[in-house]
Formats: sequence, C-alpha cells, structure tokens
Amino acid sequence: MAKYRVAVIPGDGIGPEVMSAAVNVLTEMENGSGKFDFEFKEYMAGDAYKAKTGTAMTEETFEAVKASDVCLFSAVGETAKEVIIPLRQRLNLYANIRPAKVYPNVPNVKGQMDMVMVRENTECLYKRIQDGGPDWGVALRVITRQASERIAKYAFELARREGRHKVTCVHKSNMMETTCGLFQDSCRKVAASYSDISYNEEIVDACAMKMVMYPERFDVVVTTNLFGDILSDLAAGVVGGLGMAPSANIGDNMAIFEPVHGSAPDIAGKGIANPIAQMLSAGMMLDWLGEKQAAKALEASIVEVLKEGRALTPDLRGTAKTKDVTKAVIAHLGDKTF
Ligand code: GGG
Repeated sequence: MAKYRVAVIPGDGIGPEVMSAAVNVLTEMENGSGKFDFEFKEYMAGDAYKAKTGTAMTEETFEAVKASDVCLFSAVGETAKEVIIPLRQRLNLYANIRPAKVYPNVPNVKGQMDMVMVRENTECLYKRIQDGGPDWGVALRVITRQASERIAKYAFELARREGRHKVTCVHKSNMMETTCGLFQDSCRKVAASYSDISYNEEIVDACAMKMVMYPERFDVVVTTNLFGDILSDLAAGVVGGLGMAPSANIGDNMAIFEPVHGSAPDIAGKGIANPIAQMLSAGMMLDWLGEKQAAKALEASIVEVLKEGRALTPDLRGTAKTKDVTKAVIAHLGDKTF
C-alpha cells in the first residue's frame, strides 16, 4: 500500500473549515480504496498564529513541510507573504497551476471555459525586493531566462500531457521590454520545439478583456507571477467564483495544493464556505501523487453533486452548508472504485 505523509496547513478564516471538509473526503477515500494511506500532520501558520506567537510560520514548520511527501494548504490572510510565498520560493515550487473550468449548475459568465493557467511562481515582483519611505516606494521586478524557459517548457509539456492544443504567452513587452520582453522571447524559443502545439501571445490588458468576452479561446496560458495571480482570479470569476478554483504549486520533487481563494474573513465561522476549491485541490494532489483513478473519482463525485443541485453553498446560489457538500461528495464516492 502506498503511504503518503501529508503536511496540512489549515491557516486562517474559512481555511480550517474547507480543509476539514477536504481531509474528511480524503480519509473516506483512503478507507474505501485500500490502495493508499495518508498520514496527515497539521501545522499552524498564518495571521492567527502570528497574533499568538509573533511569527507567521516557524522554521520547524517549514522543515516539516519540506520533509513531507506533499502539502495541502488552505488560506492565510495578511501573512500570505510570510507563509505561502516563502513556501513556494524556498521549496522551488516554480509552476503554479490554476485550472479554470465551467462545471454544471455553477453560475458562470459565458458557458464555456476550460483553461489552465501556468503561472511562474518564483520571481517577478513576488521576490519582494523593495524599499520605500513615507512618500515613495520602489519594487524590483526580477525575470530571468532560466525561470522563464522553465515555466514555458512546463506549459507546453502540460499541454501535451493533457491533450491540449494551444499555449498563450501573456506579457506586457510593449511597456516592459527588459522583463516581459525577456519572458516573451523565452516563450518563443521554447514554442519552436513544440510544433504540435499552437502558440500565440496576448498583451495582459487585452487578455483580461478577452478572457471575459471569449473565454473559449483560451487553453493553456503561461505568464509571469503577478499577471498570473490577477488573471487566475479573473478566470475564476468567469467560471463561477473562487469557490470553484483549485491550484497546485509544483516543483521537481515537492508540491503544495491550495485553493486560489483567500481566508474570506467575512464568512468565516458561519459554516457556509464552499469547500469545492479545496476538494478539487485535493484531487490535483491525488493526481500528482499518481493516484489517477482516485483523482478522477473525486472530480466525478463533485460533478455529480453539482448536477444534483441540492448541496450548493450560497456562492453558488444555494443554501447548503460546508458540511452538506462534504456529506454529498462522500456519498457519491461510495459508488466508485479507485
Ligand atoms: N490559498 C490562497 C491564499 O492563501 N491566498 C492568499 C494570497 O494572497 N496569495 C497570494 C498568491 O496566491 O500569490
């Protein structure tokens, strides 16, 4: 039996609520499968932990995450820059994968979108090389050829692996020639080795407009860190909101899976958070671990719950609670083998 050591970081706000839903689902899957076994270990990090201890994430927690097979992360609030950003950068999780897909019964903008955002995850303004005073601020945007070619290659390989046909490089090289120009040039060079995948380019502002008006035109999008952060929220909006948006931070030997959403303090503690983004992230984790059948079974169960339309949380215009969605997904897993 495969054994996986999973570091669990529930974080702040709705984080613990959606994390508990996903861990319950994974535990049911472990019991039902007999093929894999999870060892979940929970670690505290984020705003609440910082308020209590003075630090948002200890070095011990970082080392524990590093030593685990994989990490399931939820959401932190203001301390994202002290928790998830350092985790991504220090563990060299260079590819941030953010699928945006229309699901049944989920209110969406145009009815059609099935896109994967491949966001460079280690550099750009998120390097956080900055300075400032009361009346000025400056931040350094770092783009290297090595990281740009690496993420472009990841995007083309993902397209091949998933049977996708097009990669779009999103940039602003007309304004930022040294950074975006280098990113664009790196993508062009990599594209030349993938004659089976078509390639085009979009300037980021026009791309934002087109993603809303013509979401069906996008397949795989590769872009720099900040543009990817913004456009993936936009894409989530097109397909029904952040409650439906999962993500993966992938490196060569380690990965962290997290919903795109933040800690949503406005609805924390009410039991109404949509756990689907966290569950879909858990599904991406199963896929990355090689448990392909389990990953498919989990997504299929979520789709069935959405189709039934009974266990929908308020963000999906329903009245269900987080726990109702969890129960419904677990019930649908019951008739599947994985
Ligand atoms: N799980 C999502 C989360 O904690 N988001 C907080 C945030 O601002 N993240 C920044 C980012 O994704 O780059």
